[in-house]
Amino acid sequence: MTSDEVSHVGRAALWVGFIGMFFPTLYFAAEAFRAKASRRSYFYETLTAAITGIASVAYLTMATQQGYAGGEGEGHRQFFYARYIDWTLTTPLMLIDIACLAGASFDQQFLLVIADILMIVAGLIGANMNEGAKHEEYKWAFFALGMMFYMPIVHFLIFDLSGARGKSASLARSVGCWTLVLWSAYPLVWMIAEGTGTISCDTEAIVYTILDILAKSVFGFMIVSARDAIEEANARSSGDAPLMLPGDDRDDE
Ligand code: RET
Repeated sequence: MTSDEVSHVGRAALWVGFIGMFFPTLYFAAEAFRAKASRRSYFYETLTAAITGIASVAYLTMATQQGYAGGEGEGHRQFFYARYIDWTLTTPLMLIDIACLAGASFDQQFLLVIADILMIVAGLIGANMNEGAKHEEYKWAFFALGMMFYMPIVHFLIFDLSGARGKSASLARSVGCWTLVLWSAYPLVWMIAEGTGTISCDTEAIVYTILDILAKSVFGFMIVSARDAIEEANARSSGDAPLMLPGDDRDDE
């Protein structure tokens, strides 16, 4: 592995990433305010804005040359851990977005969030193990562990979503399919970037930027623009208020 780091090319990609996260965030936030003003639930709009909002902070951090370890002066490949802080916070939110649309139970959401956090943290620790690090040979054990924790998520996206019915569930299915394809590219990029250093830091920055914009911003537009599906999911969640006791009278309107 070389002691490579991003050049002006990689930095430009990181700025593109910031723009590709920040402007959609403004749009999703405006949609949340619109829903609030018309006294509708603004849960999905807020959640979606939070996902790209967190990524905007991470991209601005990386574009301004912070949130990394290594690089030419350090003698090992530059590694942006800021990315992993972003992913640890945002990928569970993305799964919650899909799971709520599909009407998944709290237990199922909890399991997905736990598996997801473990997956990202395992990838983070593995990525940080460089030549010369103690027990460097365990790098791929962390990757394998990350892959193992990815499996419940794959299972959910393929099998659990396929049974769901209704407009919001069909949105969950299409967004879930998009997510499955894109998310599966991340471990492949990890192998040739943080894993083996086969691609340069510039190429890594470009590829992750493209994947992140597709997985977060396009994902967000798919959800926020599907008004009917969001209305159906909102009506369903206000219909099963968890604190209502059986036999209680309720007036939803
Ligand atoms: C790692 C390495 C360990 C094994 C697996 C990984 C998966 C990462 C994923 C990341 C998704 C990130 C997204 C970011 C959006 O901006 C940690 C690379 C399975 C799925 C969607």
